[in-house]
Amino acid sequence: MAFMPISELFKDEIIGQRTCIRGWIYRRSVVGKKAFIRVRDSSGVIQVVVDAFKLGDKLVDELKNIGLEASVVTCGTVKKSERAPGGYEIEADSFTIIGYSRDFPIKGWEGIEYLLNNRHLYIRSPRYAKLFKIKHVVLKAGREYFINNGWYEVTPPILTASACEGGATLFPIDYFGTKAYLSQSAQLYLEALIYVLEKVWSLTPSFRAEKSRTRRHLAEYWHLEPEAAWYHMDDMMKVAEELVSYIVERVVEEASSELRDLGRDVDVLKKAIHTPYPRVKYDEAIEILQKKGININWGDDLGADEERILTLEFDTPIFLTHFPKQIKSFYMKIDRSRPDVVLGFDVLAPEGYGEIIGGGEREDDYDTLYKRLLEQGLNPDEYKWYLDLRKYGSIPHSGFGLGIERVVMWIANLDHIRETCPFPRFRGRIYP
Ligand code: NSS
Repeated sequence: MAFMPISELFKDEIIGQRTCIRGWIYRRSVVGKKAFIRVRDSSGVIQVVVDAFKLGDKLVDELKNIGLEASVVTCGTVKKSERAPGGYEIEADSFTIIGYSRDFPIKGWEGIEYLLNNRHLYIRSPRYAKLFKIKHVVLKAGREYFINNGWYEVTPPILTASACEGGATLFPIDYFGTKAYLSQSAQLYLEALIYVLEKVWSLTPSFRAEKSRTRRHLAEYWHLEPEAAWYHMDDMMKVAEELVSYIVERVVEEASSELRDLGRDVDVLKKAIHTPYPRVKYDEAIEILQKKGININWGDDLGADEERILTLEFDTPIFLTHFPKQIKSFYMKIDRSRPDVVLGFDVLAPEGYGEIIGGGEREDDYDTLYKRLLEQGLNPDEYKWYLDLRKYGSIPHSGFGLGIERVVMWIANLDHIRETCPFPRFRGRIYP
């Protein structure tokens, strides 16, 4: 007999049929001669009733003390049951324990540190199956968008010699006796690859040695980055909103029950499918914030709090553009009509979530880029190869980076980014 995914059993057509499932014991209780065993697999949880009259006292006695997470194979008839969670249960005619589980260390809410120390086991909670399915759809949709629209996937290095996003968050490593770093972003390498393939993208881990622990920063995250030749900032902003809209649409389509189970208001989320997203210039953002009584001046960077306040004004993602050049990276193109700002954009997710994308047009003039490196205290010698790209057939080009976990955090309506990762990496945590 074939094994059925548990989620397929919650249907009236199945009532009365004999079926077999396999999975792990999620909850159990024994009342008199009957054991009520909730079995979970990757798709869901169902109650299995083991009756001593049918399967013997010995088995039911054993099930009284069976460890949570023991693995089992069981067959029986599917019945409707008012008292069973989900409304259906299996009346077992066979029940076999495959792998015993002694003293499973997670019994309830044991505190965040304890659960993080036992993350390898805690992720078995059905909540994580739902979250990781949502993340799966986000990753799949991100890839699909670029594949469907004629972009080439490329493989930039992760071991790098210099910073893309500033020295403060670099992870140094020993590279055969010389100092190297884990990549913060594939961008600089993607900029070289557009001279080969014109429209490229990559999905890689990025690393940031974030010194402070916040609800939206990880030390290791998945970074989806496109870069395209001949694209100006506006062209790339269209790509960004189409991508975000497509990801939301796919998740709503393919994981709406998971979203609802996690408490996400899907109707609010659906608003993000509608493009174009509002465009707000940094100047306007500062005005909006000042009018709200926030103490912020032109030239200040927006922190998580300011982003939250700003996004509460809108119910779709928004673009924030034209930042003062001193708060943005060296590679951003100076706006030639207004040289104190750069042609950069962020996408801020609504409902207070804030930045999910950072990108813009790249400085394509050799001398201006050289000056910008010096201005930011960087050594142009370390960026020789990157400067070379401006020497041999330079072109206008743009790109951006989307943080996968930031997007999942927003879409699933989570209050902490670490929930989006099976094994989150942040300061003070490397085990398990
Ligand atoms: O620093 S970014 O804003 N921009 C870049 O790295 C560009 N070099 C990308 C590019 O143009 N190709 O990071 C991009 C996004 C940002 O909007 C977040 O969504 C995410 O990467 N990000 C993070 N996610 C989780 N944890 C941390 N620490 C983090 N830092 C950035």
